[in-house]
Amino acid sequence: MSGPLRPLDRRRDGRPPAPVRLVHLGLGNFFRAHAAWYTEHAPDATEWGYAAFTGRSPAAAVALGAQDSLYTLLVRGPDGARPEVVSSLSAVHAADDMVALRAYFASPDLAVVTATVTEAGYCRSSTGDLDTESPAVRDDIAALVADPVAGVVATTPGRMVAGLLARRAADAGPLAVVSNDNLPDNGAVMAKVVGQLATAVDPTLTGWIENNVSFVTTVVDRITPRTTDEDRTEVSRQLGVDDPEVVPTEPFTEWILAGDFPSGRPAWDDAGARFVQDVRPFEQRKLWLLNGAHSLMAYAGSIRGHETVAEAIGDPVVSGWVEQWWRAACAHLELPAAELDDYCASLRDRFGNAAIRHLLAQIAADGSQKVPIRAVPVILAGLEDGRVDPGATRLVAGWIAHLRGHGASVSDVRADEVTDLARGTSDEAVQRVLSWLGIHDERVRQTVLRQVAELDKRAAG
Ligand code: CS2
Repeated sequence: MSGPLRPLDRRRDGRPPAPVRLVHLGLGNFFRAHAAWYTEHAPDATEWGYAAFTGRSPAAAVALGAQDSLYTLLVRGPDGARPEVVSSLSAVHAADDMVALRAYFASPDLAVVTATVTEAGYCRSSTGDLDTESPAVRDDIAALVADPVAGVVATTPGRMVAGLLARRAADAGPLAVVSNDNLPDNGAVMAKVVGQLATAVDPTLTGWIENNVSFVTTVVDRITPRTTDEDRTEVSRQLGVDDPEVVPTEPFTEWILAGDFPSGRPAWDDAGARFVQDVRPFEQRKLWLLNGAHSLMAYAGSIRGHETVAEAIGDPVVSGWVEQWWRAACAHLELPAAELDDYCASLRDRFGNAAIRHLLAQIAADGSQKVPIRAVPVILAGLEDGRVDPGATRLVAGWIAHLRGHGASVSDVRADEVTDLARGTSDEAVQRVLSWLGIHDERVRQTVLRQVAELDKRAAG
């Protein structure tokens, strides 16, 4: 398409923004490729608008605000790139717009709050409880104790509690809170940190939450990398618009949910979401097979010099490690073997999709939050069967080598703590990291030590 580019300013079918009945925390690329996309494709989309709040940086709210909260999703598959303008956001706000947040929560129109705030956003300590040692959590508690109506908070549990205080004060009725992060039992995790922060602020809120808030558990899946200039150029070329907020994603998408929606929800099921009694089998399958393989490639693959997932999986050595990882993990998954084979076959294609540039460095980030849930359960399940599977332990070895300066550089909410664990001789590093992960087994130690030495050699050579 030639001629001057126009701004993105046309909603689907020219319709006005839908009334806000959904709030989202964490206006990143993943949300825009996933929950916002399901809402766009629900048959009752005209009745369900999203108000979305950014994470720490307000940049996305500023940029999307300038284009009527519209953006283009660029679905990149092996057959080419397909742009689609998404209109399900009715409003966007910076994270610190507490006035708007409280006003939405105080409205009986609000029925569902979704959140994609990363594993670290739940502010948990190593015991899984709310990290009350964290200065950000302490500040939030103090701010809400001092002023429950207007106190300014920054963490996700703090923002949820501020909103729920406003909802209770307005007697605005029950609502569902949906965690869309890659954590086992993410609904229970959200319930715990919100409940603990609520108790610290106002113990009478805890009972109200129990009676009025339904914490929904989910499995979410859509590989959504960061936006590149090529993505923006592609959208300009195909649609003739200038959209700095393009979101690239893959064709595959999955959303599995368990829990109640006491004030209703969009017909997400008609857009492909699945509602089940128990997400557990799907959760382990996804966290171990997809996310576990991702982390393995992020550490061990970047040590072999690769930058993206597609490059890493194209390297027979790395794909061999991934296959070994899958064999180790599948042995402990309670799903039919044929289903697991199909799942791994689809992952081979998805990882090999070179049309999206999914950076290993992006996946490598926050290993302190990811390795314990992606790798450790598989290693421990092997030990219960009396086995040490090198296919499973290599992920931990890769992480240790990464913390020791090999491959992708370290970016972690607990960077100081975990890089400290990995200092000294590799023997010391392996000992400390395994003990931090709760793995105390001599055979695992020996295996990981050997694998760290192999990876160190590859990094050097
Ligand atoms: C990735 C995930 O960055 C990561 O840790 O493993 O973001 C992954 O791409 C998504 O879970 C896919 O659904």
